[in-house]
Amino acid sequence: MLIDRAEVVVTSPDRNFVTLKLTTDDGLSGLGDATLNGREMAVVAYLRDHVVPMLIGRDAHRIEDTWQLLYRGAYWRRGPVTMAAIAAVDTALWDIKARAAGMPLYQLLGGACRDGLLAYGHASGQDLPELFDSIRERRALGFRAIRVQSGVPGLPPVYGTASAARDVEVWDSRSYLRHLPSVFEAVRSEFGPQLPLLHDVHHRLTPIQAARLGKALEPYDLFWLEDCTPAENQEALRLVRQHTTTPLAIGEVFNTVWDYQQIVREQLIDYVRSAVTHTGGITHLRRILDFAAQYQIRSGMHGPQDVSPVGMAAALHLGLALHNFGIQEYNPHGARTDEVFRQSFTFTDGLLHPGSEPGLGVSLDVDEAGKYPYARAYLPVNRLTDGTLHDW
Ligand code: GCO
Ligand code: MG
Repeated sequence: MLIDRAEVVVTSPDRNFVTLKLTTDDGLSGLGDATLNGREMAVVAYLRDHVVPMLIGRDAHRIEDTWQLLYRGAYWRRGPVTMAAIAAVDTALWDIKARAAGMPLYQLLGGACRDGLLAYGHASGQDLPELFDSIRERRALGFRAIRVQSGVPGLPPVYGTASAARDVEVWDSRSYLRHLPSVFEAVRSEFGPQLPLLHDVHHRLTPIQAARLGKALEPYDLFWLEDCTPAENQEALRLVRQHTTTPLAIGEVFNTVWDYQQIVREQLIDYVRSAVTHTGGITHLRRILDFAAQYQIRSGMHGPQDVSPVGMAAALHLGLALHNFGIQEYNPHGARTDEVFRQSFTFTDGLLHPGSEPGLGVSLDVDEAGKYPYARAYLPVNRLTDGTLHDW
């Protein structure tokens, strides 16, 4: 079964998505997500100019060897562009293999370890009444775990709040640190002790500030505190860990197992945030999560809207088959996106399931995709109140 055709499809139904479609000489095809938010066309060029020519004529069954060829064979290792491109090839080959076997992909990864995947949804508000409404709305949709983001008095809307869609945000860590514990206190007294609550700091604090926040939030029993410091400084987590038992989640911007080496071995985190899409595909993320499992660290895969339905489906198949699954972030896509990508995964009573169709269970309607050309878009940036560029 040889790879006969490789198409890179760029479409922007509700936002930009990059999808690799591989087709074999016996007519089977597979999909892989290669979407890198705000830098989409760099991955498109990497795939079209450098990767696709290497794939034509290769045995579609040799997933591991192809992974090694694209990783080691390039000499220049790691990095988000390279690893998103490798992820797309890897995912598409797993999709093909599972379709050839006539099985949903999770069967090839070892079979189901659970009935469904606990998902968390996003709630946010500028103030408490707005936040409470948003939590109630997520709960009505079935979510059993909720990420809570809040506006900060004195600042314009900040990351994670619905009205924050702007090119430049404004940030002040002191105001945030003062305000956030009172938000969780109010949410706990309104919604009780049982509901799992999460929060994303989005890389904005120094290690000592993060330590203080983790400690201040302990009474509210968070499921996790995410990206409390910029993730590339792995050592910073030691200081945070010394001061707090609030569980920590890190890694949505990581792309290889090497990024996790120290924080996993030293048990500085509790959840691995990597997505299949950004971390070299199913093959490599599985490797990271097997390493993490030795330390009772679990998965908490990134599932923003900029991971396409193909990337989401890949996450669900892997999550169902992993023993150390923790939780899955789930941000439903818009109606136009769901028309372009027909999906078979389900969300019932707060649990996701990848479905029972062969392969990933997602098909791409290329004609529908063609209606929505690429639209250049950037992520926002974040500035301190004096104008200094800060982490977004
Ligand atoms: C999350 C993330 C996202 C990212 C986005 C960047 O936890 O869901 O932090 O909101 O900011 O995916 O492309
Ligand atoms: Mg995040």
